[in-house]
Amino acid sequence: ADKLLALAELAKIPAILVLNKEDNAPAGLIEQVKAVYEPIGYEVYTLSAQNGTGVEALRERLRGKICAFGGPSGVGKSSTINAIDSSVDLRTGEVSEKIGRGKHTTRYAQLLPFDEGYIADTPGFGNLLLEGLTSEMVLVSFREFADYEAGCRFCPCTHTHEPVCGVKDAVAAGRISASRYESYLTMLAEVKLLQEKEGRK
Ligand SMILES: Nc1nc2c(ncn2[C@@H]2O[C@H](COP(=O)(O)OP(=O)(O)OP(=O)(O)O)[C@@H](O)[C@H]2O)c(=O)[nH]1
Ligand SMILES: [Mg+2]
Ligand SMILES: [Zn+2]
Repeated sequence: ADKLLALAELAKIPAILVLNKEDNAPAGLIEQVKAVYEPIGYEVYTLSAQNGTGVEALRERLRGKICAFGGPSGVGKSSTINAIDSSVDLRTGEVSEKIGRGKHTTRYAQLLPFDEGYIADTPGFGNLLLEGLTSEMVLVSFREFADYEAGCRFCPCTHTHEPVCGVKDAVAAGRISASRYESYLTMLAEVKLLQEKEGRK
């Protein structure tokens, strides 16, 4: 989710977080996710495409917009679109017991007319490729970091090995979520690896 949010941030595409399968959510998980994302300005919608809870609110939010659903295979993107729009009947697939993931039921992106707008269903990804991204781009795609950069001794600061760093301090103090910072480090490492590979070519 953080990767998708980061890519949306870079492309200046407004993104919202949609948590499906709330019928099946472990106690406290939804509140935990909201506590990470709402304070940094991401709207969080929860629903169950299966039971119909929360569907109306998401339908209202997407009315008249052009939007795309993204996320791993099996999270229920197609099921959610089916629930939002009674005029479509997209194919949905089981989550494999053996591998614990979806079976890549949706095979291609499809733009569907929806209430004076459009909704795109997309195939679930395994791992998003970060080709063409630089460390600087990863840095600016975590919107909450900017507030703490005044506390960094170096400019630019990668918020990794530098000795005095406002972002690392904020993570330590719990003002920046540890999971978001982890995602940042993961993306940074992936971009570095890609750049090294490209350099060798
Ligand atoms: N418990 C529960 N299961 C759901 C819900 N929504 C969808 N599912 C199930 O999750 C599985 C995957 O749903 P899909 O809609 O095919 O998922 P997807 O994200 O479109 O997957 P891909 O097309 O492979 O990317 C199906 O077995 C659905 O029945 C829900 O709200 N609750
Ligand atoms: Mg699908
Ligand atoms: Zn820093």
